[in-house]
Amino acid sequence: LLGGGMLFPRDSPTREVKELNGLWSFRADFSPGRNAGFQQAWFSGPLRESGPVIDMPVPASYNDITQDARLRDFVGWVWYEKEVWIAVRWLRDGNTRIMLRVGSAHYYSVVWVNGEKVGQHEGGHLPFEADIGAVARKRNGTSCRITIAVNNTLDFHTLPPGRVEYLNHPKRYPSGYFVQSTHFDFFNYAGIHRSVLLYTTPKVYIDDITVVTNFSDSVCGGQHKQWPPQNSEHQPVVQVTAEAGNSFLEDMYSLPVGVRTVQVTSTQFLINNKPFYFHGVNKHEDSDIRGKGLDWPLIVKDFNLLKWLGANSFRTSHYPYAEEVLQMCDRHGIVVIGESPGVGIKDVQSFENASLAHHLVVMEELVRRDKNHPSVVMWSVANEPAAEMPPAGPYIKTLVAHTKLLDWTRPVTFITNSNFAMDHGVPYVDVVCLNSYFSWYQDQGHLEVISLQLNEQFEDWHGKYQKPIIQSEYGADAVPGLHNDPPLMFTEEYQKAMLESYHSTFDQKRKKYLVGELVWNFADFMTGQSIMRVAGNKKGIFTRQRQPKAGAYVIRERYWRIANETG
Ligand code: BDP
Repeated sequence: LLGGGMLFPRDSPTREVKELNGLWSFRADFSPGRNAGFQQAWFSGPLRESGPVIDMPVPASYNDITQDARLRDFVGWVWYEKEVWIAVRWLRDGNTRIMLRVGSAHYYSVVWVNGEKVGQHEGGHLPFEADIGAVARKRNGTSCRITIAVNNTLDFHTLPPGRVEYLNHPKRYPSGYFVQSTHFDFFNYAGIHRSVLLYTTPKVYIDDITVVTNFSDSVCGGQHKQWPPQNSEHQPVVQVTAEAGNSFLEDMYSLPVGVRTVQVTSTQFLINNKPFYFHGVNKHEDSDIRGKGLDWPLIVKDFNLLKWLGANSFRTSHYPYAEEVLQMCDRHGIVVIGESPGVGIKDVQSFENASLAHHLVVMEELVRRDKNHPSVVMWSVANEPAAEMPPAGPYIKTLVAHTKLLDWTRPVTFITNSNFAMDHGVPYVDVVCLNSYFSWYQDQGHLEVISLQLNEQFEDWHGKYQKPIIQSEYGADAVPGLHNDPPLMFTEEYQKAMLESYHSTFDQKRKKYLVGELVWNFADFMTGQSIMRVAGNKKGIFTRQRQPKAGAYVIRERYWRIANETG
């Protein structure tokens, strides 16, 4: 069903990896139709000969790199180019496959090598690759010009969906004026967001590996071989080799693994047969300057903050995160709910077959990439789709069933914020995941309603479905440094008080069927511009620069207490 592997590129005695990160030449296509690059074939010669180019770092979103407002809010094709050398030993050895891999580029990409098209890919958060051996060998001994065109336009059938609207009113709007609108609450950062690599495999190679684990206590000798590892340096590794008849080593791939099981009952989420309580966060891939670009200092800082908080889990809201992040989770024992980019599915057109077909492909790409991570314990197929619309029922049913076919070892869910009487999707999930913002989007400023309304929410949903529940989002904006006592909305005091009010109800339900709480959000993050957002969403318990607000200390005290209680 998965049709070919997407193993993370790793060195081995039979494989080499070469990173192509750093500065690339870059040009945004500002032409009115945004298609000058294709009409003038910018891929056919050096990009600088097509017109002015600038330096652009890879990986990074391009939006916040320059002082040009047009580039910050750009919608359309941008062009990246890099000239690279390919080792002659790779080119001369007929037994070597030369692969070009892009970790992610948002949203639609076309790739050329020396002007020849080698591939294209739809989707901004998952890797794609192309075998470039034949093209590279045509110009044996000379450098290779890699061109990647990336288009961030979102329409009803992309994932996430969006909509482009042209506004023709010569007295009010300049000619060609259009807006890209979306129904999701984060900035549509674009560009090459993760590493670009060349890697080799032999011609006979290990294409894919699927690891499914189970244990019996006697075999495992108690718990010490189970995931999570007691020490991040002690993650077991499976070494897979492909050998020819004469035991000649054809290929070798080392895959870090973890032995663990996951099960769900009507009231519990079990990891290794023990009840697991998610005390964690929702995150974004988001930071100053880099946007959504992969950045090791940021990744390691975030893990240190997760440990500081005592968090044991997070959800990859609202799209698949970099593989490097999941590898950190595997090593450090952080449990993950792996979410697809199915966010903002609100318009009826986005439930049509063309959307569903693409969403199914995205689930295949996601499971194919992440199936071997022990940290990933559940798939989320979508966040807050318009689940009260009738077409949401068959749409979610098909998505969940398909994901279970791809991976029978993990529960599947989607995140809902719809009214429990109207929701068409929750009948198909294993765990009910609820987002609610009592005293924020409704009953603004009235913290006293939280305990009643939250209690009603839990009793309604569990009463109806008899499934375990995760509070998958709750939170309040807090502008760092803004204070008022008694608490007023947008102050640190209000965020703190709101979190505390939720927590007292969580504690009552925790002993029953509540299996997790994930605060919205780990850190402040950038959004589109609107009167609802003050230079981004401020619901972080950390600032965008990863400094704690008052709410972070509330969460820290609570999570360490729960961690100590649950061992
Ligand atoms: C939820 C969304 C999340 C938003 C959050 C908010 O799932 O993406 O950022 O609300 O409004 O509805 O802060």
